[in-house]
Amino acid sequence: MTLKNVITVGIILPLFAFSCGKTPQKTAPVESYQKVSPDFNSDSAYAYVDKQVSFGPRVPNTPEHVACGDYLVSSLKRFGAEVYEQKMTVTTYNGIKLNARNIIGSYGTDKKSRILLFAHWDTRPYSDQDPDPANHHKPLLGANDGASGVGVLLEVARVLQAQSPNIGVDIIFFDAEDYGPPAFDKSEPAGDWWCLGTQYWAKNPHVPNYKAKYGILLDMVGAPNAIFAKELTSKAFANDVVEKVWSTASRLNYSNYFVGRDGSGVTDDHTYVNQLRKIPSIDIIHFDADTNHNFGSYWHTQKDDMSSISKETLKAVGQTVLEVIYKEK
Ligand code: AHN
Ligand code: ZN
Repeated sequence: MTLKNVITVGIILPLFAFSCGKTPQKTAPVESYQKVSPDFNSDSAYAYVDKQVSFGPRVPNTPEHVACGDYLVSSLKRFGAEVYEQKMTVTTYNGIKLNARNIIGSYGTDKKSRILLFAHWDTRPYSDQDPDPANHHKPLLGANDGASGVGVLLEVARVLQAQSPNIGVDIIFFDAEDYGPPAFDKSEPAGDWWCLGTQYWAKNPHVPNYKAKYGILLDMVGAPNAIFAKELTSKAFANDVVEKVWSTASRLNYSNYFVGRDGSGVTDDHTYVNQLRKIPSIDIIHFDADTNHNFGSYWHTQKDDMSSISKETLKAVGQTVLEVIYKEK
């Protein structure tokens, strides 16, 4: 560098540093990314979660379950979806027959290329992980475990009505996910007792030979500061979808939620969509390394109420899902 250059830089740099009235940034600015999706409104998603919770526990064979199901059907209709109701009877691990209902809302039904978005809407009849054994036989509110995924997808539905993406979208609220054998049942009944509504649909899809390019399950997507690690069943069946969703989240600056690490492997609704329906599907599910079950500490306890819901987390998940949808050609 010549003396003149040194002097020039020496004069110009401080000018630059102070010209904007702020201290100079230490880190290089992040490459800016222009999102293509409409805004996801987390106030609205939160209200849809709260509304579901206001019915009380949504355990199959109860009036609260029927009332919430009716609300979900009318909401999808209000948001312009073509709605199918799949009513079925499923049998639980302890031989109870449940009147179950999968609720399906479709957008762009003329489009061949489709994405499947899903969440379970029923809530668990047992709080079998509650620290107080007196609560083990009580149903739970399922603000996060149930209502959060559905609430995000209702807001996605509202956005889909306002602006059509290039691709067709099917939203399914699956029933009878959470009636699996409770921890206090030491007989541990063998069999596939979780995700009964999804298993039924995967064998009897609402449209013959239903296919989608890929599927995204939202399960427990509302907790404050939730961590979404890369769930192992998702990686095994649909690693490219995991990478698509996680890299989209990163571009939107949500890597504090969608972390790079692997989670554990979970049997969840996506398991059967992968295995039986052969649609590559992932699970966005809360991962907590500090609990023995790796879900949040509210999981399957009486604490799974609105205090386990954060608008910021709903926004991170909802905006990421919208961006994935609207980026599709
Ligand atoms: C099991 O506990 C086997 N799977 C977790 C699926 C689940 C339950 N998601 C919410 N509640
Ligand atoms: Zn559950």
